[in-house]
Amino acid sequence: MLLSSRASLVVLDLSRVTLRRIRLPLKAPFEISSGRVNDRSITLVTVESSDGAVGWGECVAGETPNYSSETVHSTWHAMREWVVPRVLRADVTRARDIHAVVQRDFRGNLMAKAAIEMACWDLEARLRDIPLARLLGGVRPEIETGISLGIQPSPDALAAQAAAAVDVGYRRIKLKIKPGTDIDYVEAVRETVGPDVALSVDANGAYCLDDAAHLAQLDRMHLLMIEQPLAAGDLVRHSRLQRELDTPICLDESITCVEDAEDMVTLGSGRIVNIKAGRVGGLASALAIHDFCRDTGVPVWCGGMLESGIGRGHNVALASLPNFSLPGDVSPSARYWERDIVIPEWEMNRGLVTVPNAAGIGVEVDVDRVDTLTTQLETIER
Ligand code: OSB
Ligand code: MG
Repeated sequence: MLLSSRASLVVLDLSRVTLRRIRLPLKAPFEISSGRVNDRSITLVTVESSDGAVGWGECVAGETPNYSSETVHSTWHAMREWVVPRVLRADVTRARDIHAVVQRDFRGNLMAKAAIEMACWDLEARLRDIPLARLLGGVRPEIETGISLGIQPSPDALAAQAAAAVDVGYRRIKLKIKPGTDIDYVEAVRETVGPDVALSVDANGAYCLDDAAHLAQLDRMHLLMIEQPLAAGDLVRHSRLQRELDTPICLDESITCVEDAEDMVTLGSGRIVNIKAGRVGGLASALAIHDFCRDTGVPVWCGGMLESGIGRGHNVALASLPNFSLPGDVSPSARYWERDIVIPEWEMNRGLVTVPNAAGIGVEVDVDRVDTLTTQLETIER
């Protein structure tokens, strides 16, 4: 059949969904203000259409509820009990329509919803035989890559890691901070890398408004942004804090839907948005936030959740959209894993990751390796 006529006939026509839990050890532990991970426990999702085509997704929830309230356990439950049955029952023909289906009378559980929704986007792109980036409206052939460095035992240790990251070409260095592990750490890094390297910090909500004067010391370090200094729900307090700081605030955890981004702009709670499709319920929601921010002049960038090569593929495709104008947390596979679960692995050259031209997320899943790593498996039929 001609590709063009096939594309016009594409319907998702889902027949089954499979959840697989895998364990994937990180090369090095990763510590943020609220906790540390050594190994990732990841739920992978496949959605199958009646003709046997498969789309892959990855749930970004962690093992503990320290970044968000969702966990690898709560999302498995939400997917098998609610998200998957609902999506299998709905006569949805396009991935962009899944979001409305899973949002109706169904609160929260955005990471569980996103994992299924994103697998449907990969499936649709594969059915149409086009890259996911093109299906999403991406325009960039390659994306600029930043690195997120976890909390280290000393300022010198952090500065050494930052210097090494600059040497391999990363376009922006992000430092995780928390009270007690902040000003002197950032200062050491700035002194080591010099004034021209793009630096940012991410507190994952570890501060309160009373810390405003303390955080204002960061202004002299000339940071690109300070990410999520206060708690996720603190949009009003973030706007008060932003008025005390020269450094732009970037919101991550606070933004779960396009309305949150609208509120951020209305209140002046921040000037930059970190978009993670997993955090906002999927790619349709990520696109809505992207478009709103583009229309409002708010730069966005693509965040990361220590994804395997599957979630990374979705991130790379998303980051190819026009308003992703700042480097994303989209490091290559070798930053995280001895060996990734996709072929080819994600690579970075001079701080750039190439957006694949192959269909879907553009890399193949190493299914044998996934099978070897699988600790829990469940298939839900239509
Ligand atoms: O806040 O961006 C964050 C990792 C886990 C939880 C939260 C965050 C992060 C990162 C990692 O910063 C970025 C990456 O995937 O490399
Ligand atoms: Mg963050």
